[in-house]
Amino acid sequence: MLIKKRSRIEIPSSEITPKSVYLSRRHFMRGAAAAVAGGLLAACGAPDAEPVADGDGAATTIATGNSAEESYVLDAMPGTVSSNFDERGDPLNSLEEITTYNNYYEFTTDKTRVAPLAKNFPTAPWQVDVGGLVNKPKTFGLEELMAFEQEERIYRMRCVEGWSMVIPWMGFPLSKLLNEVEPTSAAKYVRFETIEDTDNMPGVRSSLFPWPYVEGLRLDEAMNDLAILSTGLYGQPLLPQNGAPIRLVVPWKYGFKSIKSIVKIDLVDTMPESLWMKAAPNEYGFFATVNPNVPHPRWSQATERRIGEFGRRETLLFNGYGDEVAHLYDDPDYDTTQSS
Ligand SMILES: Nc1nc2c(c(=O)[nH]1)N[C@H]1C(S)=C(S)[C@@H](COP(=O)(O)O)O[C@H]1N2
Ligand SMILES: [Mo]
Repeated sequence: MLIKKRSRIEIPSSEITPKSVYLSRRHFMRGAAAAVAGGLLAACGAPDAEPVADGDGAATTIATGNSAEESYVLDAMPGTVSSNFDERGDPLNSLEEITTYNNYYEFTTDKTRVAPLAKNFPTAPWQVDVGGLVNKPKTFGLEELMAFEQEERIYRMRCVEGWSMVIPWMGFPLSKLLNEVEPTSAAKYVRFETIEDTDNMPGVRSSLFPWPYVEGLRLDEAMNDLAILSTGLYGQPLLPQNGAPIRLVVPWKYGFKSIKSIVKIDLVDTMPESLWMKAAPNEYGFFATVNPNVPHPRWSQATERRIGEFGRRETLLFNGYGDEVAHLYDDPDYDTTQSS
């Protein structure tokens, strides 16, 4: 455990959750036992926690299509969460907050208008092409993506703009998908691409950004257990505004790395150039690990506003996930100035 790195941030001891509780909460909820197990975990881990019941009409929007592909997604979702808190004791953001305050520039740069503009975005059928430097390139349909055991992970998400949320994701480790296609020894990075659907994404018609949205990870980052491909949140299928049907979540990096609505994943040997590196190379780097000590060129990253709270919280190195990921950056070629 890399306690030393954390202790720089002065976490009050009352906020530190025993590692055992932390691990059990982070465990994926398995199949139909999810709701029951979730209740138990919440009861011993956090006395005040009540498992959250099904959300409101959010999932219904997805369910109405009734295609075979959509029902695979629905079948895999337990409809509940295991705890109302993350491993630090931070409360979850509400389904309402998570689904109405979004960054998704393919629709609009206005966070509160993403949800209405993305409402009818077609997310099934869907395919993700996985290829490049792999032995077994494969096109995954929704059914195959949902065949990976769906787990819950409660993660903090820190946007580079200085706000954050706590989100109970459903999904599976990215490593599982990568292992299935067998990266060759030449593969060093993973490149992700979002769908570029001009008909249904009004923002893509604007030439302000170099579409499609592209992001990347170094292969060892991609294989880290914290990196997941998410298919749902609050135990329900993702809504389009959150990147349905499948998006990346890398909680120790700024939110823009967590690319939405992925259609292509390539294993490559050179560092991919992301949309943000292309659009503003002086402001956004490849690694983009959350770091309170490295300011964005135009603002400090020392604090953040948790959506739903007044005042600001201190931003944590690696967004508080240093124990799990700090070792990835011992490498001398890691450039901390590429943090934001
Ligand atoms: N394709 C795509 N992915 C994206 C974005 C985007 O504009 N397009 N915005 C990013 C940013 S800046 C953030 S903070 C998160 C927001 O995720 P959320 O709306 O699900 O909270 O998505 C990231 N993924
Ligand atoms: Mo962001």
